[in-house]
Amino acid sequence: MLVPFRSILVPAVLALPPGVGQDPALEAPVAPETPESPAPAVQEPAPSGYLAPDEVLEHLRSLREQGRMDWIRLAVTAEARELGVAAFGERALPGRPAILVVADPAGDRPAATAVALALCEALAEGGSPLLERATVYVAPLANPDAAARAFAGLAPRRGAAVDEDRDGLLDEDGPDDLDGDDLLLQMRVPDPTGDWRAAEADARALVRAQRDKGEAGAYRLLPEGRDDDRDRAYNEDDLGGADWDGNWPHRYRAHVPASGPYPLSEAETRALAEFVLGHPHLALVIVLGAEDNLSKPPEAGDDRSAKATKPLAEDAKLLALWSERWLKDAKNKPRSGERGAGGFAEWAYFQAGLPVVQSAVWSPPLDASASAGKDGEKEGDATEDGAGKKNDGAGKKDDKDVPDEVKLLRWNDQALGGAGFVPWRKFQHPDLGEVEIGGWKPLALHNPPAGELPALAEQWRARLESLAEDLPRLSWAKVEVRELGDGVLEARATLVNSGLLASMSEMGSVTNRPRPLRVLLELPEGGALLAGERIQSVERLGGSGGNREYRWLYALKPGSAPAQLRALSDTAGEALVVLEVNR
Ligand SMILES: [Ca+2]
Ligand SMILES: [Ca+2]
Ligand SMILES: [Ca+2]
Ligand SMILES: [Ca+2]
Repeated sequence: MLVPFRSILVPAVLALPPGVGQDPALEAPVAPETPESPAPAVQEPAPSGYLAPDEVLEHLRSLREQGRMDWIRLAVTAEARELGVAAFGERALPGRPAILVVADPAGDRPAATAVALALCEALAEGGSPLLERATVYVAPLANPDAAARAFAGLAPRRGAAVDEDRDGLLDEDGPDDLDGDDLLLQMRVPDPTGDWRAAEADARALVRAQRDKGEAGAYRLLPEGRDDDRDRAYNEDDLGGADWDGNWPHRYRAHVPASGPYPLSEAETRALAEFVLGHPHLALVIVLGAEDNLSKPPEAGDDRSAKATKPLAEDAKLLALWSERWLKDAKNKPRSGERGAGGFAEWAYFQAGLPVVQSAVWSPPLDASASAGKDGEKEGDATEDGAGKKNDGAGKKDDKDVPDEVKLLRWNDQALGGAGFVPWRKFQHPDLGEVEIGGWKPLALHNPPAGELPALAEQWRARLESLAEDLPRLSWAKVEVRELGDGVLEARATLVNSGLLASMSEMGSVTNRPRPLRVLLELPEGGALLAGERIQSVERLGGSGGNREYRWLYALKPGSAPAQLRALSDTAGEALVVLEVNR
């Protein structure tokens, strides 16, 4: 279970081996009794109105105890939380497609978890038309330990310690809550060689100094804390181990501590990989997390190698189509976080061959008006910076010249009443001298005010339900059976996929992961096949009416039952037709 972070952090500092911290040149002065600014009030790190991860797990437990959903336990984490998948709808029917929703792989998107939990509740209500067609699996808390850490204000990490800076010490230097406000924020350190300067429009906002345009830097930006092991790096080796979303085999970064010792080395990732590979009827994966391929659907590529990053043409088309359908009228589209290598979504697409939709769920709007931004400045700790830039107020410039960071602060002031950003406050740092501590609360920029969650959840519920129409669906058309005399028959039939999704992704036909679909001509006893194949496999049947025609010649004994045609697919269902002679 989660330990309050002071009690986690202190032992890491005390556990330094002898010899560390003995460099007299670097020996730190004792922290002064009274910092320059009065001690700030203690604050909740997480946005208000959200369920903590352990409350989410409790909620899921009660849903399954009420018999309203099934729960497939995949793994138990290092901190003894359950990683599991909620299951809805009939699971034993052959050829019944399934959809998997994976929420918050990184651990810092409680909004994704809230949406997924709401999906579980809606599906548990019963009466979902989607469940007539498909099985739905939801992993609402894909990375429970990291989520719990993030909710408590720590970095979203999990698992056994790794030596991130390869100095032979484990987790020896994480951030420290220097000013005692229960938040681990940032320090801006006055430094003319630093990369950052305060924005003209809002002195709270730090923007990168563009030296090629004659701008000088004024600050270094560091996580709040001390250089606990005196290696001249600040907070370089925080608690916790491999990244959940960097431990997957596609584009796995070997020899990077945060990737883990080998692909799928972690209990959580391995268990989910086994789940995906063990459920061949998965037709679609939806990842609600940091990355997004709907707001700006990716360009198609043709790389089929182990380094591929772009979807193949047919699969890219599908993303563009959903993007158009789902986000056409959206005022504020979620913005994608940086695309990391070794992530789950890439593995699921490039190696397991499944169509993968990724959504960042929500991003703060960048269109807040400038007037309220001005009010924010008064509260902000507008300090004189090294560049000597005068703060001439927001709203004087065109919005396109205003840095995003300033727009985000306006949104913070207007929508959150300032609650997402802690104004910079002077602090006498024991090693660095005068610095300022402040900045964004860790979860503020990726998770909306809790009041917006129900609407987001409803959006996703409607999208999920709409997929009932999109899932692949097989049927036989143009079935013609002619008697050629002497008991010989000729049958022609066309197999059609009327769903939007193909029977497998285009990448699936490269990876050979999903099973091809099978077409079987079933003859009654005594029947003989004269031409055509009794069993045929079809690698991939395209969506939106993708079809293939078949022809057989066969002979039946007088008086025997008619032959029948069967098509079977893991994801597109079963289609059966009796080959009655056309009259
Ligand atoms: Ca280390
Ligand atoms: Ca603090
Ligand atoms: Ca250090
Ligand atoms: Ca170190």
